[in-house]
Amino acid sequence: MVRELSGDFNGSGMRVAIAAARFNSAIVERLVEGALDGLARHQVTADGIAIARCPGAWELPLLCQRLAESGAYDAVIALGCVIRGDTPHFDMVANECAKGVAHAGMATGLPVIFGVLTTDTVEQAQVRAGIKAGNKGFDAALAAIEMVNLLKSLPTSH
Ligand code: INI
Repeated sequence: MVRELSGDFNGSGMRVAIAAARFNSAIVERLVEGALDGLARHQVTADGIAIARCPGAWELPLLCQRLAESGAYDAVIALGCVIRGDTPHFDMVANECAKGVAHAGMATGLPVIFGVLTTDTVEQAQVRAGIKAGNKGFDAALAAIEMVNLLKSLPTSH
């Protein structure tokens, strides 16, 4: 019989850190609200959640890595917003942020979720931050819970 390895969406008892950038805060705070909503709707209690804020998306990787290696959390969610119209160095900020957040997860073995919007316009960012429907922060919260439970379900060598 094939064994299915999967993670459910029950977050009870989980400890989750949110790393949020302050740049484009009107958008990012909507992502934070979405993430908190997603966590609460899946049994993660307020005392299991911490939020740390950094200046911008560039700083998210280091913050995520420090939170992940603290041992205090089961997962880390990176939230930020990089808008192409705002900056000639969009590609640098967006790429380094994505690479660094991924690295934080690989280096620590903890789920580090990428909830960073990279869009061409403010309007596109607003849409993805829940102004119409769908909030990437909410999706990131579900990804965090699923990954924690999925990793728990995997066989280990020790
Ligand atoms: N940071 C963002 O999070 N989003 C952006 O769109 C952005 N732009 O446009 O420049 C941005 N820049 C700041 C950067 O993340 C750092 O905080 C800053 O360079 C200091 O290291």
